[in-house]
Order: sequence, then C-alpha cells, then structure tokens
Amino acid sequence: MVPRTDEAVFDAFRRWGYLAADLDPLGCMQPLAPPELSLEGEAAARARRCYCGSIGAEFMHIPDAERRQWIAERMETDPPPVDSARVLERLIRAGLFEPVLQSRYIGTKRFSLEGIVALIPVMDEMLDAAADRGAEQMVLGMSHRGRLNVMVHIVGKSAEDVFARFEDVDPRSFLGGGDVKYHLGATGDYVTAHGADVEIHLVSNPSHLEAVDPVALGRARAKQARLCARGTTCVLPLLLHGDAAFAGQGTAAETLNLANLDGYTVGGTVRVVVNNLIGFTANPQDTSSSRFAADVAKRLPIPIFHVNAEDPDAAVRAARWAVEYRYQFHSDVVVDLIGYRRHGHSEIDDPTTTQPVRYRRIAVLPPVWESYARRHQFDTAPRVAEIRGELEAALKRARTIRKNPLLRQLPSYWDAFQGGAYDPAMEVDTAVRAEELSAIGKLLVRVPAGFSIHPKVKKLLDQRVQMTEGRHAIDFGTAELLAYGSLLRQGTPVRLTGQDSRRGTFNQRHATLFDTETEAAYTPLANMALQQPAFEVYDSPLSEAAVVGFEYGYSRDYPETLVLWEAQFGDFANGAQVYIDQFIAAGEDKWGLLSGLVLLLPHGYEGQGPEHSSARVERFLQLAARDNMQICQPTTAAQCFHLLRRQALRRWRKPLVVFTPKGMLRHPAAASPLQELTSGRFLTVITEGELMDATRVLVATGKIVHELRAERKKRGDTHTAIVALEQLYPFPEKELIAALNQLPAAREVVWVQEEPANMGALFFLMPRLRRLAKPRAVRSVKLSASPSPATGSVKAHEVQQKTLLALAFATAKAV
Ligand SMILES: Cc1ncc(C[n+]2csc(CCOP(=O)(O)OP(=O)(O)O)c2C)c(N)n1
Repeated sequence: MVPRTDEAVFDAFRRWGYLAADLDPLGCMQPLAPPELSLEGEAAARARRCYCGSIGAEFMHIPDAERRQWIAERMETDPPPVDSARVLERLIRAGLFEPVLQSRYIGTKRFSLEGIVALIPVMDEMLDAAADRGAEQMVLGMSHRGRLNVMVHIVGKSAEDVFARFEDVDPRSFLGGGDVKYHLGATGDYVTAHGADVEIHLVSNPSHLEAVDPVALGRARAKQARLCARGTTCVLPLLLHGDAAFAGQGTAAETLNLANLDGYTVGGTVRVVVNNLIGFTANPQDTSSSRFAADVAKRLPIPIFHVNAEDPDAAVRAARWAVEYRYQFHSDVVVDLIGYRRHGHSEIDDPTTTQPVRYRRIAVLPPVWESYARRHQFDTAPRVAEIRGELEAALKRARTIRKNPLLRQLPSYWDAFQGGAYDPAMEVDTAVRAEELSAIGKLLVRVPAGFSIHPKVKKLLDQRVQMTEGRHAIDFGTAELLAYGSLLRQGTPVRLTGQDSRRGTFNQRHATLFDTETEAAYTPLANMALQQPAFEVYDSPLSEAAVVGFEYGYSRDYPETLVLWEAQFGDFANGAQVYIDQFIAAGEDKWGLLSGLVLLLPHGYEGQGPEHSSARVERFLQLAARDNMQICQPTTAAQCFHLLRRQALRRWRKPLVVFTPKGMLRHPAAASPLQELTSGRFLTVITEGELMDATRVLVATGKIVHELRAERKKRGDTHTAIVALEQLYPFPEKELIAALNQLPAAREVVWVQEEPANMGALFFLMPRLRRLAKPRAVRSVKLSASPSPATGSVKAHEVQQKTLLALAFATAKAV
C-alpha cells in the first residue's frame, strides 16, 4: 500500500471520523468502523483523538474549502477550557427542576428533559457566543421536550409561575380557549456569561411537530427587517428539533430549503436536534432511513456537529462553534445533541413495554450533573440542597398564585392594533384620489434607462396607464397593484410571496419586470421614491407549508406590513393546512396572538379539473368562529382594491382569506370604472337598485355572480334579482337583510353555488338564509355532492354549469 502522509490520514478521519465517534451514551446505535479508519500509527492516533471523541463533525460535504478548514482547525486544536462551574450550575438546576416537578405533579405530562439536560448549558453557551457577536434577541422555536425547563432556565420565567400552570390556577382565563402549558410562547431576558442581555422570544406552537420551524424564522425575519442592516447580527434564530420529528416531518425539510433564498434568509439558523434516539415508542431505525436524524440537513452545505450529551464540555464546545460558524458564514448549522430519555414519552407513559432492555440500562444511570461533578471533582451536596430548597419554596408559592401567571404582553409595535370582535367603528376610508391613482399608474411603468421591456408586457403597461387615467375600466391585476402602490405611498410596507407571484400565475400581475436583453429584474413599486416603505415581492420555493408558516410568523412581528401569501391555485393551500388550522384560525383563541396575514387563493370552476377549481371555501368557513378571520370573495377589481386597502389601514388585525379570480381576471364584467376606486369602500354585499319588483333573489358569491347576470340578460329575465355576497365571514347579516328588504316583492331566495353540495358555502349559508329571509322560501342550487371538487372534463363542466344556470332561473314549483 502507498504510505499515507499525515495529511491523508487526517483527511480520512475528517471525512469518516464521525461514524466512529463516541456519540451515544447508551450504546444503542450500531457501532460503525469504516475501513478508511483502520489506520495505525502516531498520526492516526492523533486524528482519532480529534475526530472520534465525543464530537463527530460532518463537514467534508461542504464545497467551500475555507469553511471545511474553519471546522478542521477547531476539531484539531486543543479546546479552550470550559467554565465547568457554570456548566455544573446549569446541569444541577435543569436536572433538579424535573424531579421536583414530578414529586408534586405525579401523573401530569411535563415532557421531561432528563437524559439530555446538557441542552441548558448548550443554550447558555450559544447565547453567550451570539451576544459576543452582537446578538440582542433570540427567536426560539421548539416543541414539547424540555419546554418547561427552557421556560425557566433560558426564558427566565419564574419556577413558581410555571408550577402555577400545573395548579391550573385561573381556569376562567381559558374558558373555551387557551392552550396547554407546554405550547405557550414566552418572552424574557437572559444574562449571558459575559454579562450581556439577550431578549428571548419563545414562539407559541401547536402539537404538530416541527410546524413552528418556519413560523419562528418568519418572526426572526420580521424582527431583522425592523433593524435593517443590523438585523441578522442582532436577531439570532434558534430551532430545537426532536430527532424523530426532524427526520420525518416535511415542514422541517421545507424550512431547511428556505435558508439561502433572498425572500426568506435569516442570515443562518442555529439548529439543535434534541436527540434522545427515540420518538414516543419508536426506535430510530423505524423512523429514519439514514443513520442520523440530522441527515435531512445534508440537503444544505452546512456542518453537523454530533455530540454526546453525557459529555457537557464537548456539547458546550460544539455549541460555541455552531454559533461562531453562523456568524462567520451566515449559514445554517446543526448541533445533534445525542442523549437519552429517562422516562416514557410523557411521564404517564411506561417505556419498559417497548424498550425494556434500554430502560434497564437507563435506570442505573446517574443524572448528568452527578457524573460531571465527579469528573471535575466538585462537591455538589450543598448547592444541590440549596437549589432543591429554592424549587420547593417555589412550589409552595405557586399554590398561592390566583391569576394565570403566564399571560403575555404583545410588543409595543402591536399597540396601534387590536383583535377581538369586529366593530364597524373600525372601518376606514379606502378610496384614493384620481390624481394619486394616475401618478401611481405612471410609476408602475417607470423603468431605468436602457431597460428593455418585453413587447407584450409593454402593451399591458400602456393599458395600465390608460386605465389609471380613466380611459379604460381597471382590471384586477392593475387594481391590486394600485392598492399596493397607494398603501406604500401612505407609509405601509407590503410583502407578497407565492409561487410565481412576481409575474403572477395567470400572467396578470407583472409586479417585477424582466429585461429582454439581460433578464435583469426590476420592481417599479420598490423604486417609487428614495424614502419609501419596503415593497417585497418574491417567487417562493415550491412549498406551501413552510412558506405559509413563514409569512404567518412575519405577520406576527410586523403588523404594520401588509403581508400576503398567494397560492398558485387555491386547492394547493391544503398543503399548508396545519398553518391554517393551528395558527391562522386558532392563534388568537389559543395564544391571544394576532395576525393580519392575507391568503390569496385563486378559486372558480372553469373546467380545469379537480385540483384547479376550488380553494375549499367550506374548510375556511368551518374554521370561522368568534370573528377569528375574514373570508371574502370580491367580484370586481374595485372591490379587490378596497379590500386590500381596508386590510392594511384598519386597526383590526385579523387573517384575511381572499378567494381570487382566474379567468375573470381580465373579464370586462369584473373590471371597474376609475370612480369606483376614487370613491366608496369594500361592500360586503352588492345589490342592484333597479330591480325593486323582482319576485326572486339569487344570492351567490364569486364568479358565478357574473355568470348569473349574463344568463339573466340572455334570457331577458326581469323578475330575478342577484345579490353578490362579497364577504362570507364575519357574516354580513345586517347588510344581507337590508339587501333583501330592498326587494319587497321577492317571494323566493335561492343560494346558487358552483361547488358540489358537500362543499362551498352551502352548509354555512342555508341556516343563516333561512333565518333571515323569513317568510320567503329559501332553496339552493348546487352540484350534487361529490368526493372530488370538480370534474376533469371541460365538456362535462360546461354541461354542469349550463344546468346550474338553468336551475337557478327555474322557478320552484312550490313557490
Ligand atoms: C405532526 C405530528 N404527528 C404526530 C404527533 C404525535 N407525537 C407527539 S411526540 C411524538 C414523538 C416525537 O419524537 P421526537 O421528535 O424524537 O421528540 P421527543 O418526544 O423524543 O423529544 C409523536 C409521534 C405530533 N405531535 N405531531
């Protein structure tokens, strides 16, 4: 064999050493001895000491040599001493917290950190390293494991406040709402080893594992945006992942993909896999196809430091490197902290039925503070007694607390906004003067000198100028951009993301223009004036879940911004269902947290098949309660304009779901005269004054309204009125009653929808219509119930649509 140079020997260990490193405190992982490491001699012994100890670094897949060298230097140099007294203090505190809780609240879930309490000194070190580099805030996303411990030892909540939640001291504050204690967000201050103050923002999260990841990053991005150039330095995002969840949940993988994208980067996220080598009852070999749960992170060219959690000095060292690496290279980085889980998944769960051998081994392991103190020859007895005494005193005090102790204040940038019930007094003027619209129209088409616009786009832009001068009716795409332009000029930042959103899926937006010679991108709305609020528009990655989570997070920390996410077609939003159910619909109810996020969901039956027709109106309506969100379907460009402006200009911060048109985008019937933008407001219900003697009323929402009007015209029908329901929720009851009252001769009210009977607004509307249309007869016209939203045949669609219209105009025999 060719003799190996020391460099080549080291290279083998740099590449494969992590596979033979001493990472698993219980020895559950199958040992691996890659043949590349079967080298002998002095260099091999040195390399083995560097690469096969308690830290296994995976970094040779990183293409950038400088980054590899940065890591190799640290792995191959004697580490600076760790402040072992500080580490021990944190191990004891975190280690005792759990048994004290257990002693008082037997049989209550707490998702103990025992077996991996090194997490607390790891986070302490990360905060110190980050503060050394300028961090002032940390946004922390994590799930259940160790959350209460983190609340007390990192966020700085008092132990008695957390204990009081176990006492369930203030049930009235939760009646019909609220959340369990290990989901609650919290804000606090952390004083680092070097005396710096770091604000900690622990993000509220649902049970859905890893769902919080993109929300935390969206929040971090918003906080960074507030700080402009200092943002990525001052705000450190930290995510704690469960091992099984990280390996399995698609959101985690989608979120990793956001790391280096312009629209989503946060300058690097530090990630810790809190790896207890078990997921509820399942073993790693059943939950991950590769050796390490953290392997999913190898989709990015970033280092992964696997580290044995029973060696807190090594864990703390890896923690510092991770943060330093993030700051040095603005990159994501992973610490895979491998320990064990001392109890069952929760403390009411007996793990010995599924992992009896492992749990016999765990039963004889001392807490890590004991082994650490022995290694460093500390006498812990007095300190342990003191801390235990403190915790027991906190337990006693907790029983005297009467008010829900973990209620939170929103940051001051929320002062100008409110949630709660809808109040008409919050309505604002959304009309814009004609001169202003004309000025914006001109700005929309202004490009830098020498910029070559595509001739088709040029034609559209020329039309836009004419529209804003009142020479043509305004179409949807133009109305939308006018809404953004006018808001920007009034001081409201706008952030719009979605797949292909810069151009627009239906070629309708052209918010960004592309030079035909160079492909350079230019966004007129971002370049209207030197001092203007940010206009951001990004083509998102092909993800629904993580990007919706991200925008929700962004909206949580930038309420002044109009934040919009657009689905390519409305049906694809169900890829983000967790965010719709758990955050958008329920966030205010569970956590008292507000969001003004807008979802733009193209909707309408146009013969494009099951997945390109419906935005699942019914699902949103089913989630609607206690004014938790707004669900609207504007039928005209002007309505869209006023709706978007209303969302930004009102103090009320509520998610807004907009069912947007596709084919109708350029339809003359949906276009609006300029005067409808220069006057008026968003109308929740649109009526027709001229049909006072109508005997029938059709009530509908969206595109079908236009089709009904066209059909009525075709038939020369003069006894049917059509009422457009532009807002479905909060239900505009008063406005609808007023609309019906304008039609005293009407004896029949018909709800017409293009969706099947088990979908659309039918279930929501019919009981309401029956109640408020009394004594008129109420019936409905819809497609037959169907498991799939729409037919795949264009011709079948045409037949269905024709039948719907015919039925809508057929007078019921009973009336
Ligand atoms: C999306 C989702 N699926 C399933 C569950 C149920 N569940 C709760 S914890 C858990 C195991 C998690 O294992 P891991 O990620 O390793 O974290 P650990 O509890 O071991 O810290 C499961 C399956 C859930 N909460 N969320």
